[in-house]
Amino acid sequence: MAELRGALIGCGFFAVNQLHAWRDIEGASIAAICDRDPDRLRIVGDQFGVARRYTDAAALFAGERLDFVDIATTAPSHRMLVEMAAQHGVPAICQKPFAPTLADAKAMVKACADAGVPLMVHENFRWQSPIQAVRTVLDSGEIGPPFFGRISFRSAYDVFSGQPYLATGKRFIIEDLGIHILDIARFLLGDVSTVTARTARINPGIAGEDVATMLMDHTSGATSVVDCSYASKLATEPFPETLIEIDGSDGTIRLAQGYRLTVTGRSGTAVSDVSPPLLAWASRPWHNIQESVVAIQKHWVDCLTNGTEPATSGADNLKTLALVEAAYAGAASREPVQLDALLK
Ligand code: NAD
Ligand code: 89V
Repeated sequence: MAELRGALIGCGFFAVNQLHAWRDIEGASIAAICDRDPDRLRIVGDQFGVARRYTDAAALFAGERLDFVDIATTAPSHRMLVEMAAQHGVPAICQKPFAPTLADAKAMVKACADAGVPLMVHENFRWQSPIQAVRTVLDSGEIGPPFFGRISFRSAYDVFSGQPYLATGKRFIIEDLGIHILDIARFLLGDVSTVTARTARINPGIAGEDVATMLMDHTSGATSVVDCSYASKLATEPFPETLIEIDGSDGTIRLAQGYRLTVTGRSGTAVSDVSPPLLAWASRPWHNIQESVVAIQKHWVDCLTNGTEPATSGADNLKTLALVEAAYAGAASREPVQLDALLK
């Protein structure tokens, strides 16, 4: 089968990982790139040997025959670029956060559905191998139906040097990082009916919140706590590990710092090392995230090839983005927020 011909829009900090990953994946390649910043376009084009370069996305769509587009810009441009892809009948991957508002995201899902083009959100954390390992244990039935989960990301890693825009937005940790952790909670424990949330800003040098705690009721009956912090100085910095505790009727799962997975269940207790591999182009501590980029992009190629719906389709991601909106609304009102009303 012919290789899928893709283009990437947005050649910034994170796109470099996506371009490395495309080189590792059979069945697709990046034939053209676009960035409105000519310096980024030149640096990244030269690094990855991509000759076809555009500073304007409209010119890219007009000038290229594409099987898909990979949108790696920040959220304010996502709706405009996804709608442009839909108008040109080009399947699209869109980075997280999917959109600045749930209304934008719903319009993007509708535009792609109306045009009949696949849409996947690059929600890669659930594709990390340690998270997939937890899902595999749940699927095995070893711990029985889960009734409690804690999904936790606590760190003091300096994310602002690589992504300075994170320090300036009114919203920070829930929108940027919590979105991944909320998605993992959905991935492991299912959809959510109610969210109660509290936030705080500990770092006085940033505009948004850097601590968030969310209590969630899942439609399965399980309860979970999702807690995130970029203000937690620990003896050994865990970035970017997500730590997980899940209790089921027949046992427990613990994913502890250092990628140590302990499962106590029907067959007794087993401890394993679920460290992600260090890919040739990856660097610690980002290797966990970098490996998940390869996994999600491979999934996209499989979905386009087989005509199947991506696990983190635009429609699926509305439920994760709704959790973000619910958490901000709940933190402001200090009242529980129902998800039903947001998803109508
Ligand atoms: P960045 O600012 O470094 O890069 C964005 C690039 O997009 C810039 O070079 C900018 O010039 C370009 N751009 C913006 N609007 C454009 C437009 N309309 N047309 C062409 N080019 C345009 O940002 P980043 O840190 O690389 O983040 C990009 C996205 O990736 C964000 O949404 C961020 O949340 C996400 N991200 C995801 C992960 C993850 O693990 N999934 C990690 C980091 C960042
Ligand atoms: O994944 C992300 O979106 C990144 C980081 C891990 C630093 O939060 O912004």
